Amino acid sequence: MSSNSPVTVLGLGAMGSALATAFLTGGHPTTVWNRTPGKADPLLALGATRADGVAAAVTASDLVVVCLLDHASVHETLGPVAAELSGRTLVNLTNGTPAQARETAGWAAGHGIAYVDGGIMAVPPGIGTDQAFVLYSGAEDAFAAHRPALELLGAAHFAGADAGLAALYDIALLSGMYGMFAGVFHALALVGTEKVPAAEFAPMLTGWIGAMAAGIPHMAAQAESGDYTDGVVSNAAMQAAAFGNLLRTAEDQGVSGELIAPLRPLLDRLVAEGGGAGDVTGVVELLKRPA
Ligand code: FVH
Repeated sequence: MSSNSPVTVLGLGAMGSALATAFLTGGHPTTVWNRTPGKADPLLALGATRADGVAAAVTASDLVVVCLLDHASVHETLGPVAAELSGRTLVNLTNGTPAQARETAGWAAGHGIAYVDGGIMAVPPGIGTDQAFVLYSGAEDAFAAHRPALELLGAAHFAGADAGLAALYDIALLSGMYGMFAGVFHALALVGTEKVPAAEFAPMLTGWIGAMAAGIPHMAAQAESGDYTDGVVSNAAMQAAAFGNLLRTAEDQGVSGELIAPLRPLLDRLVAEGGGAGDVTGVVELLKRPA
């Protein structure tokens, strides 16, 4: 595909508008469609073409990028235009589960549509910057053909031919983010009970989380090998004992412990099952076989 190959973007919410802007800025003739047509107006000023309907939008380009609210809205929008999509490449950047991605891939295969599922790891203002990356999986040839255009959105990572893989990586990364948010929310609530100055606390929390995140590659290696005894510096038994102080302090300060409390029984179970001398990363094994 040449650098000026046409692209269609379906869905002009905050993210779809950012995607269309990146294609336009990169020189691609860009056709746009949105359920609420007025959202296309700022993109028309950048040179986009507004399609009157989904069918007209889809037939304008070989590469069709869809970024809607959810799986249901994707099927609602694309179901009626399956015939028009046949022979084209559909890149679905709507957030969804691996099972939903595989289901859509099956639907696409049944209509002769080359299907690539994707997960965007950026917020809308980050699209097209060095911070953005996008995960893809599914039809590899179609992905490779359109890779130059897709690289305009952020660094493109192809996870594999299984359409569900991009969503699996995406959801795993988001799970890590929300786990981190949970800890941050709890920490901010805790220090807020004593009016600790945010300007003093925020840099400490940022530095601390960054320092702990540096251990992720070691944790990942342990999770892959299933051996949690290598290079242990802070054993699980010690951490399980200390964790009670987190919950006691929350109670003493009048803060709900509901975001951090779920880790307590897992730490206790890890120790009870003989993992006390190993790393707390052993919790990974417990999560893989729910009690
Ligand atoms: N924004 C973000 O930070 C994240 C970053 C990572 C990826 N997510 C996912 O991207 C999808 C779109 O998110 P968004 O930020 O663009 O969301 P909204 O601004 O709320 O726009 C939603 C668009 O979906 C359209 N839509 C909703 N329901 C339907 C439907 N039944 N039929 C057709 N279109 C529908 C909506 O249209 P309208 O309300 O303007 O008419 C918007 O175009 C999402 O999966 C994120 O999880 C974003």
